[in-house]
Amino acid sequence: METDIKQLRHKKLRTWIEESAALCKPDKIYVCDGSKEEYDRLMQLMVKNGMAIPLKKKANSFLFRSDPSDVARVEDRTYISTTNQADAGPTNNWVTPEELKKTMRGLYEGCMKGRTMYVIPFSMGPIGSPIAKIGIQLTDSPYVVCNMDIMTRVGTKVLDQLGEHGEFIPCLHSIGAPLAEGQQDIPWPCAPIEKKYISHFPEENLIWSYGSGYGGNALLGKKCLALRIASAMAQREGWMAEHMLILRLINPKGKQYHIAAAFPSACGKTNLAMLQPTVPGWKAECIGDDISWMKVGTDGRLYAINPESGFFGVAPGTSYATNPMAMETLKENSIFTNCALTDDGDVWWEGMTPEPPIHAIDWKWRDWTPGSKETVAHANARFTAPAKQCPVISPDWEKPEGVPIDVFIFGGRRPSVVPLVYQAYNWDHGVFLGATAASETTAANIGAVGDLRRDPFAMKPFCGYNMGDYFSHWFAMGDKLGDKAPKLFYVNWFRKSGDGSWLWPGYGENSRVLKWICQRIEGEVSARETPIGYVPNEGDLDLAGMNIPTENVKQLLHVDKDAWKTEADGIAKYFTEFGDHFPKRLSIQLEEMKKRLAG
Ligand code: GTP
Ligand code: SPV
Ligand code: MN
Repeated sequence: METDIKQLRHKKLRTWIEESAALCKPDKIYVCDGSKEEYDRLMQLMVKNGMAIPLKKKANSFLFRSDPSDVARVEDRTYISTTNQADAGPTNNWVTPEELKKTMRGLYEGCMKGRTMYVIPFSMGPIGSPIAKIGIQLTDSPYVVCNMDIMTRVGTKVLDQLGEHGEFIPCLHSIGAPLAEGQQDIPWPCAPIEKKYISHFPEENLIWSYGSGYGGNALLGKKCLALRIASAMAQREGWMAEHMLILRLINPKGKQYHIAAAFPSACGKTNLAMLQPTVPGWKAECIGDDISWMKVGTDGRLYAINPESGFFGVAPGTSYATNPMAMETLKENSIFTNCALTDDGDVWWEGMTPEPPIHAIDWKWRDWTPGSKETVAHANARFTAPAKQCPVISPDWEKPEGVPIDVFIFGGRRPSVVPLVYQAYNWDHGVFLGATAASETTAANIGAVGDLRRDPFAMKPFCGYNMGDYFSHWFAMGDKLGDKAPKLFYVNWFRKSGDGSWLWPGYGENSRVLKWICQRIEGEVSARETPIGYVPNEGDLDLAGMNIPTENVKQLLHVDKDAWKTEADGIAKYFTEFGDHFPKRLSIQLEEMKKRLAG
């Protein structure tokens, strides 16, 4: 039975839908119930109109190809709109709410003509969890509806939880491509780049997105709600919303460690989250691969939930050799975007198998053969797959109260300077490591790839308020947690040798680093004190059975004082950006590192 919006019990919700519809002027409004029947019906509609290609080799799975301009997040077009610019801070694009709303209302005017407005009630986090939040997304994209269905908990049960007066985060989305009467639709309608706006109004917990149908621009539960809006709420309310995977590691004695790790986009979260340890006796379970919401529990420890229910993972590089658990997860009931189509009706991407197919259709719908100049899949091609299909998903991944975090890890892509792993001396030093994290840019954002930039806590694109205040929030959380605070570490899987090859094999072998981390917590393994933190001695890492040249290990654990002095200068310069929102405790950490480097 279709829900008439007049039947919606929540008056504020009804009014907002009516007002949005009056502005966007869709032909029809449809309230999603989150059923399988609904998902199948929308998919069939998209197959019929040429948007989706059913895959012969994967049950209930479909390939989509985007417009070539709409392939990733658009940080340049992403706004944190607050009354005062200081509240958005130096790392965010800013326009006043008044001005931005005026511009966007102009764009929204009639933008859904010829289309259906879908109403998606969704929960970030298990429905009813004390940490969960409800959002309602309005969208004119059935592709978004199906993706949201996998990535979040959607449907009538969310409306029931909301009741008549419950709190929800309104998320208005349009691809920005109205259809005139009789106009033929195209496979991936969207607006040109200069008309795309991904806007956040944290003062009223509101999201307005226009012009893009892709990933974080359009699946508004993810980066927009669960990170930008949630981080601002978390700061106000004393909890944390972080760009972190959540992993449970179990040692041979059966002791569990919960690890949350923040790496920038396309820097290894999904892979680490589904790790298959190569160290004998150690096991891992996945809890989340991208976002972690954390609150202090009654026992004073920090508890984390994964607010999502699916994975929107980077396809290229994903293979049975690198991430077998992801490959098992995406075997069926999955959506593929900007991957290649093989002649036997499967998807393919660079790195999926050692040998490419002899022929394929590339992500731009063209014939492709090996040796061609361009890649067959886009570098930011993605799979959308249900978390429950992951063979190593933790039995506790939907626990409403979350899991207690023991370890925070920061990291990124650093071809030089930064060692494989090191431990912070204490909480304040760990916050310094997070705040000074830097990484090479990736195809997850539209823009240059491979440029080194500061990406504090992997939150540069996702912090919904002043980054200086965000640093202070980390200190405040540490003060609140006291001796129950997680221990902090930094890793770098991406160190390169002179010839450009990886010094460290990565993937499952990263378990050797995680083992050292857990043993550090227990005081079971040694390390040397260096100017940047505790670094393992060569003998401290379990490298048994691994055939890595000693020279590589030396380089991976080397701390080059001169290089770090240059790094310290870069950090000092970076810190000046934050003006009077900058916490003094970070400056103290920089001074202490400089002293250690001079000694
Ligand atoms: P987002 O979904 O954008 O947040 O990315 P992510 O942080 O989850 O990154 P993901 O795990 O998808 O990895 C991105 C790319 O890095 C893929 O091509 C991986 O194959 C590659 N990668 C992941 N882990 C490692 C590693 O340990 N070593 C190396 N060399 N590459 C890795
Ligand atoms: C990221 O870029 O960090 C992602 C992909 O996880 S997207 O959902 O497009 O933001
Ligand atoms: Mn991400």
